[in-house]
Amino acid sequence: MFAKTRAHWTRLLSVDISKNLKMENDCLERLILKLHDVQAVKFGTFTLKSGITSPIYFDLRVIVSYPSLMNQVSMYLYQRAKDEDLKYNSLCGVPYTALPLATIICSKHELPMLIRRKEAKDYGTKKIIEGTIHPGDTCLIIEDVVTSGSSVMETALVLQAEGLKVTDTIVLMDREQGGRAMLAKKGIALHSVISVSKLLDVLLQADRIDYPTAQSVRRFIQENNTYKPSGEEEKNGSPMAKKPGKLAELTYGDRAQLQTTHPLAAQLFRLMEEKKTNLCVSADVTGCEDLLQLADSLGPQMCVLKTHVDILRDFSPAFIQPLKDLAHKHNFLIFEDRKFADIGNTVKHQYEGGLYQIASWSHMVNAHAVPGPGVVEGLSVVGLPLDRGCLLIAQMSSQGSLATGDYTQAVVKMAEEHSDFVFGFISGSKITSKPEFLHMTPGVQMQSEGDGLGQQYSSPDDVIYKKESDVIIVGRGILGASDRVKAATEYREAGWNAYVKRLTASRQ
Ligand code: 5BU
Repeated sequence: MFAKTRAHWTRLLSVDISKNLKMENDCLERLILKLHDVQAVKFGTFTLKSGITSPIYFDLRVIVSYPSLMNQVSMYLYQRAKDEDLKYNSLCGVPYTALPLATIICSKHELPMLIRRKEAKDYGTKKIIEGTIHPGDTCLIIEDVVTSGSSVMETALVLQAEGLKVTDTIVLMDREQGGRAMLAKKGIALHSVISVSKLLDVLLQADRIDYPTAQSVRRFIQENNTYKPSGEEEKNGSPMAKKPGKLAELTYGDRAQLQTTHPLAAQLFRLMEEKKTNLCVSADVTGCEDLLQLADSLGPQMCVLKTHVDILRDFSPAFIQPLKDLAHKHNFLIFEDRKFADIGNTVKHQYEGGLYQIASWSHMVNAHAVPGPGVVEGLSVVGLPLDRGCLLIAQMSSQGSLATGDYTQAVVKMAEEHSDFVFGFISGSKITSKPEFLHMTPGVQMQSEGDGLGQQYSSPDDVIYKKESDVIIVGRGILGASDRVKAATEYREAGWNAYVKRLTASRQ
């Protein structure tokens, strides 16, 4: 009797569930047809941003003109998160299309929202995220269409840099071209309302498209998967090939605005973006007049002028003011390559006093981590009140350098623990994924591979594009040229082009 009753209820229940599923399916089909009606999805021949020709094109931006459709889409996105039982504290829509969608959801369900700025803002609060940020909170990302997943990842990176957790994203349309796998690799689960396969099935059944059209889209999707499991990229061989699972890079301008970015690093990132240069000139000349002349003539080309003040044969304190004036005139920062490496108390005196009074004129200095954190603490006693910053030497360009492996890692940790004063590294490559830290690389030259005294050279493209550093430091490559301005212009262009190439590759 009991078994019969249970079977009866089970049957009734399953009829109910399948009825619900059918209703849901019918609603979703209506949504897909509506999206087709308003031309949010089109079929034909379209040239995508990447230059690829696609038989399908999504333009979800049009839905802002259809308020009831906006509400419907928002309802589906919210319901999807509910179905997955996601736990989150706030919502962030990827700009622009998903922004109003996130707004509707947040308004309807009284959820806190965060807004990610797309453009650099150079006045006011200088924030890249608007809204109240509670580090440690989980933020759910909303997006309209996902192809490779790079725009979701770009937003996730900005949120994560502010201390937020990003574990899931809800998207209206998954183009099924690798976004899900790429995001999964980065620890973000993608939940979509509609997949391209579902869309094609519905439109085919409703006679909105014919079978050959559906087939050509299916073929295109299969042949244009953006996600390559590790290792395949090298085989593909294209220098512009996107690295598997690689994040879309933040620009120097974006990095200037992160809340965690040191004020001096922010100033530097900003001026790099403004002047379009990632060139630091290493002014290794031995006379003050020579150095000032160099700073004036190469000033427009560089973001940083690096000095070795102790190689100037005629140094006098009178040399400092004209140097500072030139830095102001040409908008570059001064970096005394002093390589402090003593106990805290000694470096404090070396930095502040003596003949050179480095802290009074050099925006940044560098230090070895060998003595332990005391070296940074001693320097920051002097530097912090003056708004100065420090780069830690994590790797060196010279042959046989001992600054490798675990040592380099320990330097990164030391920097993270002293990020009020340390804003970056001297290193051969990018050594931390934290975008607030800056990487500057010496040993850059286009003509030569070494100097016979242990220096080892790489090209600007190698350093900025392949090794993902931020700034090239060039000395003799420019100083040894018959026309220094011409050489500096060439290095500046090579460094900037490599940066643009890196940004482009990360967005493909
Ligand atoms: P070059 O002429 O481009 O080789 O000059 C490189 C400059 O960078 C020079 O002033 C060095 O003292 C400085 N440098 C370096 O070459 N390698 C390093 O690892 C560090 C600094 Br740290």
